[in-house]
Parts: sequence; structure tokens; C-alpha cells
Amino acid sequence: MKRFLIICMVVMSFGLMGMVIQDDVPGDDPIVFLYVDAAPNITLSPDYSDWESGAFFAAAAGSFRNMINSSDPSNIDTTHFEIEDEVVYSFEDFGRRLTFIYWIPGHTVESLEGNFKVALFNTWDCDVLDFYDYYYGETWLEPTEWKNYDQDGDGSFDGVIGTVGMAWWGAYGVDNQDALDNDLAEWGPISERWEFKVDFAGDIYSITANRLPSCITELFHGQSNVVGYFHDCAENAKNHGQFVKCIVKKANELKKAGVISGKEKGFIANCASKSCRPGSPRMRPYTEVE
Ligand SMILES: [Ca+2]
Repeated sequence: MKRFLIICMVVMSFGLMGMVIQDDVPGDDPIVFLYVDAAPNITLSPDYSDWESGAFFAAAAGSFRNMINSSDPSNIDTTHFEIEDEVVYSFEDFGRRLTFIYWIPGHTVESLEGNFKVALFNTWDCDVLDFYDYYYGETWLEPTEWKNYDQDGDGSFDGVIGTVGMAWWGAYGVDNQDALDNDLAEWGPISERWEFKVDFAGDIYSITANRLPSCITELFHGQSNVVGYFHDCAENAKNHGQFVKCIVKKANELKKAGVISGKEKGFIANCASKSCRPGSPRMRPYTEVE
């Protein structure tokens, strides 16, 4: 989990009175906790409400494990995800929805109103989309579904909790497994990143979820250290050029160490460079967004 906290304090000095007044941000010591998981389909799956109760309880208790419901268990306790973690459909298990959870202890919805906004950004095939601006005309939105939460069940609220989620819609309008398989095969090789941001009284918090192109994750499936290194490349790269350079450097090391063949090295470099085509982004799939 990445969380950025910018603490902003204004200290005013009143010389005449011989004292210093510290004008802190509202709410005294604001702290926002952010998590991410692959939730069941919110509109169709009967499992969603159980997922939500469990997620809220764990988030408020401090025991939340990121991506515990990922389609790939090696993503548990990371903010990495697979294409299957963010595609819903209207048959079988209805798919998964990438869902961010925010928990603000010690506050109520009433105390946060006017002071708390969320934003969501997607990088798809190197193309960055301001999701809420695209769908709602504003980058920062006040949540509508957040709620006061009594974590320990003692009858008094312990904080505010809510979710922000999205999913691409697989087999859209066709609703069969073959079409879904085709969609997953088409979308999987594209690199992708989600950044969920919170502005609480001027302090910015964020969590980033990252997806490597499937041609890399499939080749190194189960080798979490190698996959982890490639995720670091994706998370730290400022642009696609840096991402490819970082991946190729690691592939060279693996080749030298005898972990992969020269052919595999070439495959990885090719995969990384094709995971994004600056200037001509592939169409994003149809979206369900909250
Ligand atoms: Ca309570």
C-alpha cells in the first residue's frame, strides 16, 4: 500500500499576547486508511454483501489484507491485480470488481461533509483517464454511499467507511464464456494502473493498484520475487520508456543468472514494450463505475 500524507500546519504567532496558536487542520490529526480488494460483482452477486461486511470489519479493525480475493492468490497482501479482478459479466459467478475501501476513524459523515473528496485515475495502455471527470464532469467528488460505522458493536459510531469501485464489463451484450475469454485475452496484455485519491481537509492520501501485462505474469507465475520486481518497475516508472528499460534490465539479470533463456528474455522485452502504445491508446472496455 502506498499512502502519501502531506501535513499542512499553519502556525500563527501573536507577539502581543506572548503566545503561539497552532491552527491545525480540522478534525485534529486526520488519518485516512485506504485498502483495495477484488470484490464480487456489486449489482449481481449474492456474495457482495458478505464481502462488504467482512471488508468493513477488517478495515476498521486494522486487519484488512489487500487483494485477499484476487483471482491470483500471489497478489494477497500486495496492491497488484489481474484482469480477472476487474471484469464483471452477467453469468456464472458474475466476475469481480476492483474496489477501494476508505476508513476514517474518529469521524462521522456529518463531520466530514464539505471536507472530504475522492478522485480516481486509470492508466490504460499508457493513456491516463481522470475517471470522475470523464463520467461526472468533476475530478473530485464527495462520496454518496459512505456511512457511519460502529466497528465494535457498542452502539456508538467509531468512524466513517465506504467504497469506491469499478469494473470493465466482459462479454458485453453477448453474455457467454467464449466472448468473455476473448475479452480477457484482448485486455490482459495491456498494462494498467489505478490510483485512488482522497482529499481530506487539504491532506492528500492515495493508493495505487498495478497490473502487469499478462504475457509477463503468465511466464513468471508463482515466482513472486520476479513478478514483484516487475511490479516495482511499473510502480516507479514515470513513463513507458522507463518501465521498459527497468523490465529489460531485470530480464538481462535473469538471463545472466540462468533463470531464463535468451528467447524468453526477448519475449519479455517485446511484451513490455507492446504493453503500451503511446499516442494510440486501445479502446477501454465498457465500464461499470460507482
Ligand atoms: Ca462503537
